[in-house]
Amino acid sequence: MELPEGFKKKCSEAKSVVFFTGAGISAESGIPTFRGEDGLWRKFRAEEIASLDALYNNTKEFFEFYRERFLSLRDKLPNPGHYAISEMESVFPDVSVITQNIDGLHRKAGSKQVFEIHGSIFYEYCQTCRYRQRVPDERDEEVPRCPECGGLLRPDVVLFGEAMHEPDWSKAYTAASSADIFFSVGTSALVYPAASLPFVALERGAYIVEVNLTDTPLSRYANLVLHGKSGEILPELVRAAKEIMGRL
Ligand code: BV8
Ligand code: ZN
Repeated sequence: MELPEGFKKKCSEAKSVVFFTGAGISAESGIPTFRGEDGLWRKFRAEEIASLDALYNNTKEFFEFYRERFLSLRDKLPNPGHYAISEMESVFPDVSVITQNIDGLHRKAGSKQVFEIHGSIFYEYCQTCRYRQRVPDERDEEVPRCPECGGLLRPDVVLFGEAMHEPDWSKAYTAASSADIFFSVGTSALVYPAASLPFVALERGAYIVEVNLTDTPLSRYANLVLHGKSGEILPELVRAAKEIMGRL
């Protein structure tokens, strides 16, 4: 893969590198994205179903939607894109992953510093008393209730209209603010405040690399735009980065 001199120079000097990821990086693990042809948002308008309003006023469908995603996500495996990001930890001194995905695949691929700013589907907490537990594999009740107070046990994900997941969001913001290279991978960069992170990095002089099948609202601000599948591009980038850092 031919890479610009500017990128090679940035790599040779880089201390902290951030990978900001969206549903696109998990597409090659067989997980539907939100906006793709088979997109989740085709069946449901995510903003409607992934919302507090649906939790309270469309409760049965809300829990059906999340149970279905939990059962399908728990068996999915990382793809070469996730593994490449994990391998980058052996190339650069400080690598952080900021993910909008709730599928846990970055940790499964071995990444150590992962900020799940929209939460995780593998945990749930009580809407009333904040009791929290792992989601059980077997469950018969359709609308799960808190064992402590009987409140609604809802997925530990950030719904539309909810504040971001802490402390992950604050740590992600700090990482974006001090990134030398900021990779935006497999995200349509449309959902806020997550989508503001590339601009936080840009304002502080980070070199922005976008990996996506298509252009997004971020593309015109990126220093380098690589069109293609993240599962194919990221392993190439690892090889190139190792060569640049004389690790090959
Ligand atoms: C908040 C968890 C306030 C749940 C998610 C009007 C204007 C601007 C903003 C708003 C507005 N109206 C409302 C808002 C705010 C709203 C928002 O941004 N709405 C958008 C739709 C306009 N945001 C919120 O509500 C946020 N909260 O603002 O709260 C507040 C503050 C303080 C106190 C109280 C309240 C919360 C937003 C979080 C919602 N939760 N997920 C769940 O997953 O079930 S969002 C969810 O959708 C994802 O997490 C992700 O963030 C987003 C989907 O985006 P992507 O991940 O990018 O996926 P997508 O399918 O869109 O794109 C895939 C990309 O990959 C594509 O570009 C494709 O080309 C590419 N691709 C595909 N295959 C590959 C590939 N690339 C490479 N390789 C491949 N193989
Ligand atoms: Zn409770």
